[in-house]
Amino acid sequence: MNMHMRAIMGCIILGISLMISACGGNTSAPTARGSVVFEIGSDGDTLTFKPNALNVSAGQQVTIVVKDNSSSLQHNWVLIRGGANVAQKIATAGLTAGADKNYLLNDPANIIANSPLLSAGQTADVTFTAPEAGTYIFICTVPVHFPQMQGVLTVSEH
Ligand SMILES: [Cu+2]
Repeated sequence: MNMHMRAIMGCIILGISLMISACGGNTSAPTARGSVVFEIGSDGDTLTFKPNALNVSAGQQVTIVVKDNSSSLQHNWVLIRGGANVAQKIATAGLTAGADKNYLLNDPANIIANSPLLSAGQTADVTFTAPEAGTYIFICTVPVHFPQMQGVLTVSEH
């Protein structure tokens, strides 16, 4: 191997080690995003979520502890991919689905996460990975609760 070849080999080895260290940096990124827990509930007997605005980072593992704080109403919590038109569509489909199906039709393209149907005093955990940056509407699909009962999850770049 002449001097010229050794110089080329040296460059290749240096290049590979730089690539390996760059990959190592990337694998630690998901851990840095971490996880977050929020509590959200109906505001007493009103058709309101409290809080009705949440902020997370893209890729974060999010757990929403959903509580029905009413004295007699049923509620659910449904996070939607899409705008007001999609929310309206899912709420309307929920009327058809009925209480046995949590007032939801299966629609994984438009429903990111949802709680089960809760009765007064019940609580449920909903865990999901925060989607790409943007704003996402969450609603309750129990009849007549939408459009009043809704809020916004804002996802920022991590
Ligand atoms: Cu409700």
